[in-house]
Amino acid sequence: MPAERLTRRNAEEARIGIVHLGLGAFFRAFGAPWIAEAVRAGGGDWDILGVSLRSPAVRDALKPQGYAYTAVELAPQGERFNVVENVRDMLVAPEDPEALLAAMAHPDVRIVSLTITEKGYCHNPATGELDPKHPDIVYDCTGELPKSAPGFIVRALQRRKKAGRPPFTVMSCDNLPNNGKVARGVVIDLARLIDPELADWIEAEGCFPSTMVDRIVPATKPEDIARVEEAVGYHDAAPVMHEPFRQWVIEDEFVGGERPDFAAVGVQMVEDVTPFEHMKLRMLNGAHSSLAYLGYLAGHETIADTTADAAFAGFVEKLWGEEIIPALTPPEGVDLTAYAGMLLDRFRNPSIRHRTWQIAMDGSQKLPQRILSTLQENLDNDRASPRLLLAVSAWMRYVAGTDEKGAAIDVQDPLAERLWTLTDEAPENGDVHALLTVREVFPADLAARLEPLLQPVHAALVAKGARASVEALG
Ligand code: CS2
Repeated sequence: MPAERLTRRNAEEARIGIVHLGLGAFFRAFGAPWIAEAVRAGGGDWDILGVSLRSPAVRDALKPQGYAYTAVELAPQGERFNVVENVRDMLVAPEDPEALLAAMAHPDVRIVSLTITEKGYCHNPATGELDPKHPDIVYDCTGELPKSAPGFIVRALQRRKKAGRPPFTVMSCDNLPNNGKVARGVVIDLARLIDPELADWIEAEGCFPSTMVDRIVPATKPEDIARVEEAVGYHDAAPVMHEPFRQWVIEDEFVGGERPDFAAVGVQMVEDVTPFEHMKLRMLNGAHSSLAYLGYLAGHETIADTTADAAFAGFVEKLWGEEIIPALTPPEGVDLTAYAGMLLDRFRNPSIRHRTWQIAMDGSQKLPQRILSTLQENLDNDRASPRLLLAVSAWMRYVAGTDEKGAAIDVQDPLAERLWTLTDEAPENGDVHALLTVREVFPADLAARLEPLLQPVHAALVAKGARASVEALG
């Protein structure tokens, strides 16, 4: 008998209060279900309009099932299935930019939230500022129908100002340091290029809370779809997979105080998210990226496989204890050593098949906040960072595009071609000097300090291979 189809069951629907740009697996497994809980606890019209900025794939999969989907919690002791029903509709921005602008300008919408990944901000990752030469930004300065996320936000705010409506709050949920400040910066800078009065209005009236978001959400695989269907008895074309853990810390700064009752359901509402953000980006994401490059080169497919290898487990524990924790100021009441222990347990969860290749994506956008910021602080304080240096070197080896067995690596990165061209002279070695000239990743002064330290580390990595290099530091 064919499985029943998943359809929306929710009879009482709220109005759309949130437009979410970049509705991918992460927000569907994290923000949407948590917002649904907040509405169950505290009420309010906070249904979600999801937006894809590029591909129609998620919309096409979800539309026939009324945008309802299954979120699968993967605990080591078993799976739990939760149907999420607060995504009411979806738009694919390039298909109908006018409809999206109209939706964002609607008076019911009070929050525009973002998971557009690091590169979606069209900024320079090393400085956090808008890149005015980015092709989408150049395009968005000329016409009224934009392409980029900052472009949609600015043009929608322009319509709201004209209609005498308050701005919406822009809530970034991306893994960037000061994500609210980065969002604010790119939006105001772009608005200034388009209409300086609009920029002043956004500066005075807008709210851009920074947030820290945390839940491991591996990409859904075809076998997951089949397994979910077997377990629940209906076909869901786009379930999402996630670990049990979640943490959301938000600066409580919303236009008119308008937001779901986050605090009622365990979201931490704070004045300053910085210590949480540093802890998470440097400890979780910094370790993730380090394990992704080194683990991939050593032939490990997932983070769970990588940390099941004792050499890597020892390596990552020392990476936290000796190199990352000494450079952090913990959030009040948080024990960073205990946090590291919890991270290792999360990484080891065998039910999570989080591919090293997936985490290795977009390294040029991730390295500065995940690894280089800690390296910089250690250099300033004369603390050695052999493991962080090895991680940078592994990234260099990885973006050169050939693995340790001579097979091609499918490098996904907005700078992939340039990085590859830079290392083209010596495809197996990468080229420390050439890659250190990429200013979006390495500011000039940091590059100069890193070069003499990285050269020998890189030569040893190429000579010995990733696993032996990790073992020597484990
Ligand atoms: C990962 C993150 O893909 C990546 O780069 O490091 O998606 C990570 O799983 C999340 O930030 C966990 O909260």
